[in-house]
Amino acid sequence: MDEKQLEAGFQAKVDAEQKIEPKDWMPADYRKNLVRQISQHAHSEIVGMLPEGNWITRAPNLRRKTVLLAKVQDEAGHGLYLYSAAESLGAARADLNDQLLTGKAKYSSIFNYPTLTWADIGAVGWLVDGAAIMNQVMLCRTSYGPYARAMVRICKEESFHQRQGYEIMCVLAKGTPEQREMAQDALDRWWWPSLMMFGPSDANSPHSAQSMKWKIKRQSNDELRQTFIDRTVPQADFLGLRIPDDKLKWNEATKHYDWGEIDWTEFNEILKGNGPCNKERLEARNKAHDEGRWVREAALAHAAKQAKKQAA
Ligand code: FAQ
Repeated sequence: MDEKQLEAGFQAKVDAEQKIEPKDWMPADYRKNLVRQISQHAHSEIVGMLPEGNWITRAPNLRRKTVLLAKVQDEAGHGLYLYSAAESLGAARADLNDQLLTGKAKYSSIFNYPTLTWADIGAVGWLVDGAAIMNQVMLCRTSYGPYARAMVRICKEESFHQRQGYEIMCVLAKGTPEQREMAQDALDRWWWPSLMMFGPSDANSPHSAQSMKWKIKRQSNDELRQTFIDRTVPQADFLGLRIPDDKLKWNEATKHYDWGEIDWTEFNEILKGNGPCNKERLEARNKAHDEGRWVREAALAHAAKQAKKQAA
Protein backbone atom coordinates (compact mmCIF):
# COMPACT_ATOMS: atom_id res chain seq x y z
CA MET A 1 0.00 0.00 0.00
CA ASP A 2 1.23 3.48 -0.74
CA GLU A 3 1.27 6.33 1.81
CA LYS A 4 -2.11 7.71 0.66
CA GLN A 5 -3.87 4.38 1.12
CA LEU A 6 -2.24 3.89 4.51
CA GLU A 7 -3.39 7.34 5.58
CA ALA A 8 -6.95 6.70 4.38
CA GLY A 9 -7.03 3.41 6.31
CA PHE A 10 -5.68 5.14 9.40
CA GLN A 11 -8.28 7.93 9.24
CA ALA A 12 -11.08 5.39 8.69
CA LYS A 13 -9.97 3.54 11.81
CA VAL A 14 -9.93 6.79 13.81
CA ASP A 15 -13.36 7.76 12.46
CA ALA A 16 -14.71 4.35 13.50
CA GLU A 17 -13.51 5.08 17.07
CA GLN A 18 -10.97 2.24 17.01
CA LYS A 19 -7.82 2.83 19.02
CA ILE A 20 -4.44 3.26 17.36
CA GLU A 21 -1.86 1.03 19.08
CA PRO A 22 1.95 1.42 19.19
CA LYS A 23 2.68 -1.11 16.45
CA ASP A 24 -0.02 0.18 14.06
CA TRP A 25 0.95 2.31 11.08
CA MET A 26 0.40 6.00 11.78
CA PRO A 27 1.24 9.23 9.92
CA ALA A 28 4.57 10.69 11.01
CA ASP A 29 2.83 13.94 12.01
CA TYR A 30 0.31 12.08 14.19
CA ARG A 31 3.22 10.48 16.05
CA LYS A 32 5.04 13.82 16.33
CA ASN A 33 1.96 15.68 17.55
CA LEU A 34 1.21 13.02 20.15
CA VAL A 35 4.78 12.98 21.47
CA ARG A 36 4.56 16.79 21.70
CA GLN A 37 1.28 16.81 23.63
CA ILE A 38 1.96 13.76 25.84
CA SER A 39 5.46 14.91 26.79
CA GLN A 40 4.25 18.43 27.62
CA HIS A 41 1.53 16.81 29.70
CA ALA A 42 4.09 14.56 31.48
CA HIS A 43 6.35 17.55 32.19
CA SER A 44 3.33 19.43 33.61
CA GLU A 45 2.60 16.64 36.06
CA ILE A 46 6.23 16.56 37.19
CA VAL A 47 6.70 20.34 37.49
CA GLY A 48 3.18 20.47 38.96
CA MET A 49 4.48 18.69 42.06
CA LEU A 50 6.57 21.72 43.01
CA PRO A 51 3.98 24.37 44.00
CA GLU A 52 2.17 21.94 46.30
CA GLY A 53 5.29 20.06 47.43
CA ASN A 54 6.29 23.42 48.86
CA TRP A 55 3.49 23.06 51.46
CA ILE A 56 3.95 19.45 52.61
CA THR A 57 6.08 20.44 55.59
CA ARG A 58 3.71 23.29 56.46
CA ALA A 59 0.31 21.59 56.13
CA PRO A 60 -1.79 22.62 59.18
CA ASN A 61 -2.29 19.11 60.62
CA LEU A 62 -1.41 15.45 60.13
CA ARG A 63 -4.51 14.64 58.05
CA ARG A 64 -3.86 17.53 55.67
CA LYS A 65 -0.23 16.50 55.40
CA THR A 66 -0.92 12.85 54.52
CA VAL A 67 -3.56 13.82 51.97
CA LEU A 68 -1.29 16.39 50.34
CA LEU A 69 1.62 13.96 50.31
CA ALA A 70 -0.55 11.35 48.57
CA LYS A 71 -1.73 13.90 46.02
CA VAL A 72 1.77 15.05 45.14
CA GLN A 73 2.89 11.42 44.80
CA ASP A 74 -0.06 10.78 42.49
CA GLU A 75 1.17 13.58 40.21
CA ALA A 76 4.58 11.87 40.01
CA GLY A 77 2.82 8.65 39.01
CA HIS A 78 0.88 10.50 36.29
CA GLY A 79 4.13 11.87 34.92
CA LEU A 80 5.62 8.37 34.76
CA TYR A 81 2.55 6.91 33.01
CA LEU A 82 2.70 9.68 30.46
CA TYR A 83 6.44 9.36 29.81
CA SER A 84 5.81 5.65 29.21
CA ALA A 85 3.03 6.48 26.75
CA ALA A 86 5.44 8.81 24.91
CA GLU A 87 8.09 6.06 24.90
CA SER A 88 5.60 3.70 23.23
CA LEU A 89 5.73 6.14 20.29
CA GLY A 90 9.52 5.88 20.05
CA ALA A 91 10.49 8.91 22.14
CA ALA A 92 13.49 8.40 24.43
CA ARG A 93 12.90 9.27 28.09
CA ALA A 94 16.40 10.74 28.41
CA ASP A 95 15.71 13.16 25.52
CA LEU A 96 12.39 14.27 26.98
CA ASN A 97 13.99 14.80 30.35
CA ASP A 98 16.80 16.74 28.79
CA GLN A 99 14.32 19.00 26.95
CA LEU A 100 12.61 19.77 30.26
CA LEU A 101 15.78 20.43 32.20
CA THR A 102 17.28 22.71 29.57
CA GLY A 103 14.09 24.78 29.32
CA LYS A 104 13.35 23.75 25.71
CA ALA A 105 10.14 21.89 26.56
CA LYS A 106 6.81 23.46 27.43
CA TYR A 107 4.80 22.54 30.50
CA SER A 108 1.53 24.00 31.73
CA SER A 109 1.66 27.76 32.35
CA ILE A 110 -0.19 27.34 35.66
CA PHE A 111 2.79 25.89 37.48
CA ASN A 112 4.76 29.10 37.14
CA TYR A 113 2.67 30.86 39.80
CA PRO A 114 3.66 30.80 43.48
CA THR A 115 1.69 29.13 46.30
CA LEU A 116 1.82 31.87 48.93
CA THR A 117 -0.61 30.66 51.61
CA TRP A 118 -2.31 27.44 52.72
CA ALA A 119 -5.46 28.62 50.90
CA ASP A 120 -3.50 28.33 47.66
CA ILE A 121 -3.37 24.57 48.21
CA GLY A 122 -7.18 24.60 48.38
CA ALA A 123 -7.41 26.77 45.28
CA VAL A 124 -4.94 24.61 43.32
CA GLY A 125 -6.91 21.44 44.10
CA TRP A 126 -10.26 23.07 43.38
CA LEU A 127 -9.38 25.11 40.30
CA VAL A 128 -6.19 23.66 38.81
CA ASP A 129 -7.14 20.01 39.25
CA GLY A 130 -10.71 21.01 38.33
CA ALA A 131 -9.49 22.50 35.03
CA ALA A 132 -7.17 19.53 34.49
CA ILE A 133 -10.07 17.06 34.82
CA MET A 134 -12.28 19.11 32.52
CA ASN A 135 -9.56 18.91 29.88
CA GLN A 136 -8.52 15.33 30.56
CA VAL A 137 -11.85 13.48 30.71
CA MET A 138 -12.06 13.90 26.93
CA LEU A 139 -8.57 12.38 26.68
CA CYS A 140 -9.89 9.07 28.08
CA ARG A 141 -11.42 8.77 24.58
CA THR A 142 -8.37 9.99 22.70
CA SER A 143 -7.50 7.92 19.62
CA TYR A 144 -4.09 6.64 20.81
CA GLY A 145 -4.66 3.56 22.99
CA PRO A 146 -1.86 3.88 25.60
CA TYR A 147 -2.66 7.58 26.19
CA ALA A 148 -6.40 6.89 26.54
CA ARG A 149 -5.84 4.05 29.00
CA ALA A 150 -3.40 6.08 31.10
CA MET A 151 -5.94 8.89 31.29
CA VAL A 152 -8.67 6.73 32.86
CA ARG A 153 -6.70 6.22 36.07
CA ILE A 154 -5.29 9.74 36.01
CA CYS A 155 -8.79 11.22 35.86
CA LYS A 156 -9.98 9.12 38.80
CA GLU A 157 -7.10 10.43 40.88
CA GLU A 158 -7.55 14.03 39.69
CA SER A 159 -11.15 13.84 40.78
CA PHE A 160 -10.05 13.02 44.35
CA HIS A 161 -7.54 15.89 44.12
CA GLN A 162 -10.25 18.33 43.11
CA ARG A 163 -12.42 17.28 46.06
CA GLN A 164 -9.60 17.61 48.58
CA GLY A 165 -8.97 21.15 47.30
CA TYR A 166 -12.64 22.10 47.44
CA GLU A 167 -12.89 20.71 50.97
CA ILE A 168 -10.00 22.94 52.07
CA MET A 169 -11.81 25.91 50.49
CA CYS A 170 -15.08 24.96 52.27
CA VAL A 171 -13.34 24.92 55.67
CA LEU A 172 -11.60 28.25 55.04
CA ALA A 173 -14.63 29.98 53.51
CA LYS A 174 -16.78 29.02 56.51
CA GLY A 175 -14.01 29.75 59.04
CA THR A 176 -12.75 32.93 60.73
CA PRO A 177 -12.75 36.28 58.87
CA GLU A 178 -8.98 35.85 58.32
CA GLN A 179 -9.46 32.37 56.82
CA ARG A 180 -12.23 33.69 54.57
CA GLU A 181 -9.99 36.48 53.41
CA MET A 182 -7.22 33.97 52.61
CA ALA A 183 -9.67 31.86 50.58
CA GLN A 184 -10.85 34.92 48.62
CA ASP A 185 -7.29 36.07 48.01
CA ALA A 186 -6.34 32.62 46.67
CA LEU A 187 -9.36 32.60 44.35
CA ASP A 188 -8.45 36.11 43.16
CA ARG A 189 -4.94 34.99 42.20
CA TRP A 190 -5.72 31.54 40.74
CA TRP A 191 -8.90 32.21 38.75
CA TRP A 192 -7.46 33.75 35.59
CA PRO A 193 -4.36 31.53 35.41
CA SER A 194 -6.69 28.49 35.70
CA LEU A 195 -8.65 29.70 32.68
CA MET A 196 -5.37 30.04 30.77
CA MET A 197 -4.64 26.34 31.33
CA PHE A 198 -7.03 25.49 28.50
CA GLY A 199 -4.65 27.11 26.03
CA PRO A 200 -5.11 29.87 23.44
CA SER A 201 -8.57 30.66 22.08
CA ASP A 202 -9.66 28.37 19.24
CA ALA A 203 -8.86 31.00 16.61
CA ASN A 204 -5.23 31.09 17.81
CA SER A 205 -4.70 27.39 18.50
CA PRO A 206 -2.45 26.05 15.71
CA HIS A 207 -2.76 22.36 16.65
CA SER A 208 -6.49 22.11 17.35
CA ALA A 209 -7.95 21.47 13.88
CA GLN A 210 -5.62 18.57 13.06
CA SER A 211 -5.79 17.17 16.59
CA MET A 212 -9.60 17.16 16.42
CA LYS A 213 -9.54 15.43 13.02
CA TRP A 214 -7.27 12.74 14.42
CA LYS A 215 -9.44 12.60 17.57
CA ILE A 216 -6.43 13.28 19.77
CA LYS A 217 -8.46 16.18 21.19
CA ARG A 218 -12.23 15.69 21.38
CA GLN A 219 -13.30 19.22 22.40
CA SER A 220 -11.82 22.61 21.66
CA ASN A 221 -9.92 24.82 24.11
CA ASP A 222 -12.76 27.39 24.23
CA GLU A 223 -15.51 24.78 24.68
CA LEU A 224 -13.71 23.22 27.62
CA ARG A 225 -12.94 26.61 29.18
CA GLN A 226 -16.63 27.59 28.98
CA THR A 227 -17.76 24.29 30.54
CA PHE A 228 -15.25 24.80 33.34
CA ILE A 229 -16.60 28.30 34.04
CA ASP A 230 -20.22 27.11 33.95
CA ARG A 231 -19.49 24.35 36.47
CA THR A 232 -17.20 26.36 38.76
CA VAL A 233 -19.24 29.55 39.27
CA PRO A 234 -21.96 27.76 41.32
CA GLN A 235 -19.20 26.17 43.42
CA ALA A 236 -17.80 29.64 44.20
CA ASP A 237 -21.35 30.82 45.02
CA PHE A 238 -21.74 27.93 47.46
CA LEU A 239 -18.52 29.00 49.16
CA GLY A 240 -19.78 32.60 49.29
CA LEU A 241 -16.65 33.74 47.42
CA ARG A 242 -16.51 36.24 44.58
CA ILE A 243 -14.95 35.33 41.24
CA PRO A 244 -12.69 38.24 40.22
CA ASP A 245 -14.46 39.07 36.96
CA ASP A 246 -16.81 42.08 36.75
CA LYS A 247 -18.22 40.84 33.46
CA LEU A 248 -19.25 37.43 34.80
CA LYS A 249 -23.01 37.09 34.31
CA TRP A 250 -25.46 34.25 33.60
CA ASN A 251 -26.84 34.48 30.05
CA GLU A 252 -30.33 32.96 29.94
CA ALA A 253 -30.34 32.91 26.13
CA THR A 254 -27.12 30.91 25.71
CA LYS A 255 -27.46 29.02 29.04
CA HIS A 256 -23.83 29.83 29.73
CA TYR A 257 -21.99 32.44 31.76
CA ASP A 258 -20.69 35.47 29.88
CA TRP A 259 -17.30 36.47 31.19
CA GLY A 260 -14.40 38.94 30.74
CA GLU A 261 -11.11 38.86 28.84
CA ILE A 262 -8.05 36.71 29.50
CA ASP A 263 -4.81 38.67 29.61
CA TRP A 264 -3.07 36.86 26.74
CA THR A 265 0.05 38.99 27.19
CA GLU A 266 0.53 37.43 30.62
CA PHE A 267 -0.01 33.95 29.13
CA ASN A 268 2.50 34.52 26.32
CA GLU A 269 5.11 35.95 28.70
CA ILE A 270 4.86 32.81 30.85
CA LEU A 271 5.28 30.62 27.76
CA LYS A 272 8.41 32.61 26.93
CA GLY A 273 9.85 31.80 30.39
CA ASN A 274 9.07 35.14 32.02
CA GLY A 275 6.46 34.10 34.58
CA PRO A 276 6.85 34.66 38.33
CA CYS A 277 8.37 31.19 38.99
CA ASN A 278 9.68 29.83 35.64
CA LYS A 279 13.30 30.15 36.71
CA GLU A 280 12.70 28.70 40.17
CA ARG A 281 10.83 25.68 38.74
CA LEU A 282 13.61 24.78 36.32
CA GLU A 283 16.24 25.20 39.02
CA ALA A 284 14.28 22.90 41.34
CA ARG A 285 13.94 20.22 38.65
CA ASN A 286 17.64 20.42 37.80
CA LYS A 287 18.57 20.17 41.48
CA ALA A 288 16.33 17.08 41.90
CA HIS A 289 17.88 15.52 38.80
CA ASP A 290 21.43 16.14 40.04
CA GLU A 291 20.66 14.87 43.52
CA GLY A 292 19.12 11.69 42.07
CA ARG A 293 22.16 10.88 39.95
CA TRP A 294 23.53 8.36 42.48
CA VAL A 295 20.22 6.45 42.43
CA ARG A 296 20.29 6.14 38.63
CA GLU A 297 23.93 5.10 38.69
CA ALA A 298 23.29 2.51 41.42
CA ALA A 299 20.31 1.10 39.50
CA LEU A 300 22.35 0.85 36.30
CA ALA A 301 25.28 -0.77 38.14
CA HIS A 302 22.92 -3.37 39.56
CA ALA A 303 21.40 -4.05 36.12
CA ALA A 304 24.89 -4.44 34.60
CA LYS A 305 25.87 -6.88 37.38
CA GLN A 306 22.71 -8.94 36.80
CA ALA A 307 23.35 -9.08 33.04
CA LYS A 308 26.93 -10.26 33.65
CA LYS A 309 25.68 -12.99 35.99
CA GLN A 310 23.15 -14.20 33.41
CA ALA A 311 25.75 -14.23 30.65
CA ALA A 312 28.20 -16.27 32.78
N1 FAQ B 1 0.62 26.25 29.14
O1 FAQ B 1 -2.50 24.72 19.54
P1 FAQ B 1 -2.60 24.71 21.03
C1 FAQ B 1 -2.35 19.12 35.48
C2 FAQ B 1 0.95 25.73 24.09
S1 FAQ B 1 -1.77 18.71 33.96
C3 FAQ B 1 1.73 26.13 28.37
O2 FAQ B 1 -3.95 24.99 21.60
P2 FAQ B 1 -2.71 21.97 21.93
C4 FAQ B 1 -2.41 18.08 36.56
C5 FAQ B 1 0.83 24.42 23.33
O3 FAQ B 1 1.56 23.41 23.96
C6 FAQ B 1 -1.90 20.23 33.03
N2 FAQ B 1 1.67 25.97 27.03
O4 FAQ B 1 -1.99 23.36 21.60
C7 FAQ B 1 -1.92 18.65 37.82
C8 FAQ B 1 1.35 24.82 21.98
O5 FAQ B 1 2.77 24.90 22.01
P3 FAQ B 1 3.76 24.15 20.92
C9 FAQ B 1 -1.50 20.00 31.65
C10 FAQ B 1 0.43 25.92 26.49
O6 FAQ B 1 -1.66 21.02 22.37
C11 FAQ B 1 -2.74 19.42 38.62
C12 FAQ B 1 0.84 26.24 21.83
O7 FAQ B 1 0.61 26.71 23.14
N3 FAQ B 1 -2.53 19.30 30.94
O8 FAQ B 1 -2.68 20.23 35.62
C13 FAQ B 1 -0.74 26.00 27.24
O9 FAQ B 1 -3.62 21.58 20.83
C14 FAQ B 1 -2.26 19.93 39.83
C15 FAQ B 1 -0.42 26.32 21.00
O10 FAQ B 1 -1.57 25.76 21.68
C16 FAQ B 1 -2.29 18.76 29.73
O11 FAQ B 1 -1.19 18.85 29.22
C17 FAQ B 1 -0.61 26.17 28.62
N4 FAQ B 1 -1.66 26.30 29.43
O12 FAQ B 1 -3.65 22.33 23.19
C18 FAQ B 1 -0.63 18.39 38.21
C19 FAQ B 1 -3.42 18.03 29.08
N5 FAQ B 1 -1.79 25.91 26.39
O13 FAQ B 1 3.74 22.69 21.26
C20 FAQ B 1 -0.14 18.90 39.40
C21 FAQ B 1 -3.06 17.53 27.71
C22 FAQ B 1 -1.29 25.78 25.16
O14 FAQ B 1 3.20 24.43 19.56
C23 FAQ B 1 -0.97 19.66 40.22
N6 FAQ B 1 -2.82 18.61 26.80
N7 FAQ B 1 0.04 25.80 25.21
O15 FAQ B 1 5.11 24.76 21.17
C24 FAQ B 1 -3.79 19.24 26.09
O16 FAQ B 1 -4.97 18.94 26.20
C25 FAQ B 1 -3.35 20.29 25.10
O17 FAQ B 1 -1.98 20.12 24.86
C26 FAQ B 1 -3.66 21.76 25.53
C27 FAQ B 1 -3.12 22.71 24.45
C28 FAQ B 1 -5.15 21.97 25.69
C29 FAQ B 1 -2.95 22.09 26.85
